[in-house]
Amino acid sequence: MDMNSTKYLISMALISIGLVTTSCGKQEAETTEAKPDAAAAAAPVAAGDEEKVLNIYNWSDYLAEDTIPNFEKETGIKVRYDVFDSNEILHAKLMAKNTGYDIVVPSSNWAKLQIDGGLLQKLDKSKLTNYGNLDPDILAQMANLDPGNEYMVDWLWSYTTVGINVDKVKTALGDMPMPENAWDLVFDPKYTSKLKSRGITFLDAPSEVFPIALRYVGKAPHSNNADDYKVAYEMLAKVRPDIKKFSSGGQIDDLAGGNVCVALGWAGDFNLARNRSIENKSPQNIEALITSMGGYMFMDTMVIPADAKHVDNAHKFINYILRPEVHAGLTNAVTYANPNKAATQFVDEEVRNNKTIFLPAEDVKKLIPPGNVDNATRRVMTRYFTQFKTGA
Ligand code: N2P
Repeated sequence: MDMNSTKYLISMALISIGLVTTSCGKQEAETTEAKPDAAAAAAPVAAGDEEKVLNIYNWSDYLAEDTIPNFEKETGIKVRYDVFDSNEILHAKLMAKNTGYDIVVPSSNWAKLQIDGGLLQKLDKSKLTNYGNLDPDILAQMANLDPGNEYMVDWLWSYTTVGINVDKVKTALGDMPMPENAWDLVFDPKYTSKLKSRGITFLDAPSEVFPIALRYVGKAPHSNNADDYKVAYEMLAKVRPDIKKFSSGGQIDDLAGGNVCVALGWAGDFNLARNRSIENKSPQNIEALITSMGGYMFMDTMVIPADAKHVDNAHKFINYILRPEVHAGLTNAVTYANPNKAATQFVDEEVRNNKTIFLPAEDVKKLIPPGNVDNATRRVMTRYFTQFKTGA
């Protein structure tokens, strides 16, 4: 596969995004919440220096085992690392201010909203000596969201798609062949009614489900027309009785443990579930599917909140992640693609050649690019998602 042309196409897909500042409702956080400032009390402060503490808030299952310990050993900086499972949760925290975090990792379209809302601060690139490792094509096109690349550094990227337990789906479908468009497995009652006995799970966030549902019903994925959301909702309502669970952070374990057979979720997590299942010598054969309709692309970016207290340490951490071996280590551990050109040589061959991680160019072209909707539409989307979940 050609990773450079893949990255170029990703960049191209990001060009045409229309972004509008928005806000969103607070949701229940699924997180290993800890008090970030608790770490500060324990750490010594050298005279004239920033205290040796760094508070990070990132997605769950998005880290190599040695990423944080190696950084702590090398710098003496104590890291407090908390996790979340949706952009909505992170955004609500940032909107409430005083998060106590020094680095957070929103998807690029959400980070754009946070820049516009004055919630983030600019990077000091003079402190990021490894910045040149980033793919210039990706940087150039990310500048459409973040002019001059002043705020965001990509952590990893992937896309929302359909994941399956191959054997369980085959058994559940019986004589019925797999659909041409794999999204039918989660959106068409003809399939969901057969698959429900073995478990269907959806991501638990309106902004993850609606762009795809809208495209499935023939509407624009980032539509600002409330009527379009009604059409998508009506489609979703028909499969609601067949859905077992709404979970974002739980899909890896649910798939690897054989508790569900189909998921609307993140390709990286499906590959991770596959690896976990192999490591555990479990019989679950998990696959991330490339659908004919395309999935929803996301680029998760490291940004620094406007009120962060350990800004220098935050830059040290970002610069550390940008080392080729460290960035490649993330990709190898969690099976998500990275934006680091210099890291490619350190990515395990099996991961590098996995076409559901580093998508072929023609599949990248099909992805829905990250985007936002206006405030009123965001409320409509959230209301329909709640209705969908509660089955009202
Ligand atoms: C979690 C990674 C999720 C990224 N394992 C979704 N933006």
